[in-house]
Amino acid sequence: MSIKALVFDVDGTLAETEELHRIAFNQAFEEAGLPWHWSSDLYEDLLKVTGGRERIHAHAEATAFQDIDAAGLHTRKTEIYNELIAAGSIAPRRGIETLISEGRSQGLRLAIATTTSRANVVGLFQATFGRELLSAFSSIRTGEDVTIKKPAPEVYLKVLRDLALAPNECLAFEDSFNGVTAAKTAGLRCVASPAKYTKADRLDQADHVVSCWREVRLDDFIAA
Ligand code: XBP
Ligand code: MG
Repeated sequence: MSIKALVFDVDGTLAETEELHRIAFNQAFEEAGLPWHWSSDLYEDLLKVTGGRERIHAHAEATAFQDIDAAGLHTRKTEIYNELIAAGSIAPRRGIETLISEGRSQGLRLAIATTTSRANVVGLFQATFGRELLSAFSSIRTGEDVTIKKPAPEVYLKVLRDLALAPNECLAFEDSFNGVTAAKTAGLRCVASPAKYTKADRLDQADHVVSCWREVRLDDFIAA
């Protein structure tokens, strides 16, 4: 079956954003007077829990911290993240813009299936791809649209419903074990490429694994 749509994850797939998320979490903790600092090694481990609010909860539980205002901390973290991203230090991952434009010129539809919030997606596009590119996406589903985040398939199932396409007509792009699991559980085909924070993740459930998005040949999936 030939593919009709490309569905993109955001963090780690469109851009290496996780380091900025980590910095924003730490700044929010510091402002709140919490004695927490997430090192890169710890953050790599904490990424097993998808969703920033859920990650704060998980860390509070693991460190026996009670009465943590995870929602308040996460709201502030999102504000800080958007300030950082607007400063322009993030670039798209190599090859991803070409994939998006090739997909468009081949008449494929575009969608986003992410765990992060809509505000962060808009912020990233504004600072990197250009906000106007967002209107080329027929479906944008985020962590705010689901009751269970990745690795659950819900966000992908919502995208499939929006697009009114069958799972095997869609090709997902993911960078993490949780993301690939979500896409494959929803029945999509999936190409994976590890990001800096997911380089140790198992991605072997994906149909194809590449080290760089420039290695992807869309024609192989369009003809298949
Ligand atoms: C990304 C996430 C997100 C980000 C932070 O997963 O798990 O939680 O780390 O964003 P994926 P929020 O790339 O699989 O979507 O703080 O907004 O959750
Ligand atoms: Mg990701």
